[in-house]
Amino acid sequence: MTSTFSSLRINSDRMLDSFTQASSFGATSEGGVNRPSFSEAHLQARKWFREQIESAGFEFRTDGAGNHSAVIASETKQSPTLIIGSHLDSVPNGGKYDGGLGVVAAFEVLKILQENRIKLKVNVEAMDFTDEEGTLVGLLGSAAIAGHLHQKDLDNPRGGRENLLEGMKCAGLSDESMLSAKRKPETLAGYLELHIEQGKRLEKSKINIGIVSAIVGIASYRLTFIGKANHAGTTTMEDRLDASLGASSFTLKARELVMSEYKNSVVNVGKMEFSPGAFNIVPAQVDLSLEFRSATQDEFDKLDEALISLAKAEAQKFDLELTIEFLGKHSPSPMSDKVQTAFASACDDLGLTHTSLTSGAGHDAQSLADLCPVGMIFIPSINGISHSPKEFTEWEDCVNGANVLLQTVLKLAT
Ligand code: HGY
Ligand code: MN
Ligand code: MN
Repeated sequence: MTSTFSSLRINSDRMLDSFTQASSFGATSEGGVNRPSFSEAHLQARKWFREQIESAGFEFRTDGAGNHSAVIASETKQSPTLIIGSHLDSVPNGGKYDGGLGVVAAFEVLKILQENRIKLKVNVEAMDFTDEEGTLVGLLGSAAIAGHLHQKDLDNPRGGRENLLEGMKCAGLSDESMLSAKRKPETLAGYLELHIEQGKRLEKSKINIGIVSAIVGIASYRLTFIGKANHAGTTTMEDRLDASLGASSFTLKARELVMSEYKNSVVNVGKMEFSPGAFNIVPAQVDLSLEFRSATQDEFDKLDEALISLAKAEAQKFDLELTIEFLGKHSPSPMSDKVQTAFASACDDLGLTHTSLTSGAGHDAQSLADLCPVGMIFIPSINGISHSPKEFTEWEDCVNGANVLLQTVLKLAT
């Protein structure tokens, strides 16, 4: 069934202009962006988005979590809202497509709805979610909207409480405002997100669009292996309580464990901090940032247990103490069948090939998955690179993705 709007397409030049402007905030010399949550560059990008929204004549909305959005209201009062969007914050020294593209594409879709005076049966909101990347908390803005954010998540966030307080202060936010951003499920009609794949499957298979079936669960811990500082020259190897041995042995064994027994999971030690941290001192303490991800709840739970037991075993082996700090968890989430079907139908209408993919990356969609029908589409990442200034996607693929988003919104909102 082709809708009366099936010939509508986004304005590629206008979206490219918008994307180029957005990518200028925190632009790095290697072609990426450095826009961690509430950094100066991120605050500038947020300010730019608000100005774009207001100058385009949309209603500007923000909430206690600092989410920023443009809204087109349906003529039917009390309608629920279909949210489309992504995030303007980036990882440190990341790529310009991760999140940024999804925000400008969502905004472009709203402009098409506006200039064609489309009658909407639901409100449509183009959103920039706060701190998706977890520089501070992770999926912060979407978790706040979903009501999944609690004071304990703000008390001990993976980016550190001090950094969170500083960031909230810069953005005029607080614990109380964060926890006030919850929306009632009945006010939400759904959530759609366009995102780069951040992997190689679409590029290798030469398929235009990935329709996401499920998003992995993500858990974060800080593990602290504690030994004893001592002289690196005069202390015999046998006498050392060397914290680096527990941390390094854990890291290697965690990789072996996942590769041998948890095929649908990944594990990452993204940071190790040695203290006191000098050439000639046996390390007294190593703080290790652990993150792991699994596609299914069952494997997620089992891996959680296995990694914590492994950490304890490795600490014991080297006579070290171990402290374990839980820093947050987002469950694996299946995407809505209804939304996946709507995406597939839009791809077919546009003559774009598509395939079903799971997402190894976390996304705001997983925060909202138990509140309303959610779905995501991916477009190819060149060499699968992401979270790097080398992240790149052909503009034609960006336009394809934005047109699928537009046509899917038209199917679900009219
Ligand atoms: O880390 C992730 O999976 C996502 O890019 N925030
Ligand atoms: Mn992202
Ligand atoms: Mn990311």
